[in-house]
Amino acid sequence: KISFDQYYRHAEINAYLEQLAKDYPDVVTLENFGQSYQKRQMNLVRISSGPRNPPKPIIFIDAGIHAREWIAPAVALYIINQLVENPENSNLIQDVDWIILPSLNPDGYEYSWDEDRMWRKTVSPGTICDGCDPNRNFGFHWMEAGASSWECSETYAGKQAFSEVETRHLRDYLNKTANIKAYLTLHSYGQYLLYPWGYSDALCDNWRELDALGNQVNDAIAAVSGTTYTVGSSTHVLYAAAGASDDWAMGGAGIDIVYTIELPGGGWYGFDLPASRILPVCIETFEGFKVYADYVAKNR
Ligand code: 0X9
Ligand code: ZN
Repeated sequence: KISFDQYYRHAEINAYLEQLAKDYPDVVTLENFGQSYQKRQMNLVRISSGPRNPPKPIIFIDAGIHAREWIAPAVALYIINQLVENPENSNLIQDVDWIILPSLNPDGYEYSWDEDRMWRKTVSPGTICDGCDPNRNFGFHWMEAGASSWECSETYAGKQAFSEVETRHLRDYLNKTANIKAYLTLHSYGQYLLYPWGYSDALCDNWRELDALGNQVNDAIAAVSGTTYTVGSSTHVLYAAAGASDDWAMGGAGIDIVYTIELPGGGWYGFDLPASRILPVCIETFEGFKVYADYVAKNR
């Protein structure tokens, strides 16, 4: 049985997903998302109480695009755990399906365990410096703001858009999967609920809807133990940065409920939240996911 008092290696995350698919074959489907640059297996789970006609709206969640942001895969695993293994949440899978990819940059993640706790990027080899910021690598207004063409930069956008195999996998998956109504990508840190756009200070067409929903999510999280999030467009409340997965999910894949969720920080660097904080953060954040589920079920 999984516990949330520690962080898990990529192989352990994979093992948990495989076990769940075996133990709950009616609810959990394990899917091959592809392989990382270093040939690590990337899996996602589809969680569904069963098909319906018309098909249910899907919420897609990913985490771990930035290697050092360890709380993000932990929260993704917790959501999976709660949707599948806690019968009290069975209502959450009645009217929406969930697709959850807990580890979008497994090479970088493992590198942050073994070599450099502050590693952010992928690990694909460069000439002087390795890796590219996968959250600057998506092909929507690529390199237009907040991204670097210098390969040693922490925000290096890559030689070209979608130079990284991991971002190509996400592009292809979102393009081929019908009915994804919400795209939520987990990062840390800073307690932000960010909606598009991030490539400029323009706002997306439905920003009022996303602002209102973000505030509802914030209220639900805050009710648990007082943690509050800042809600706004990426550019307005954080900074402009083009080529991120959120902008591509909306502008490229046409999904209109899109947020980057910057989870709470802690520890020495901000990214190294002590293991004792994992469970409290998971519990409070999960209340926000209930709000997303409810909204998508009723409005899409
Ligand atoms: O800079 C990022 O990629 C994200 N912040 S982080 O500290 N986790 O690196 C924010 C991305 C927000 N979205 C866009 N700028 N499009
Ligand atoms: Zn991040």
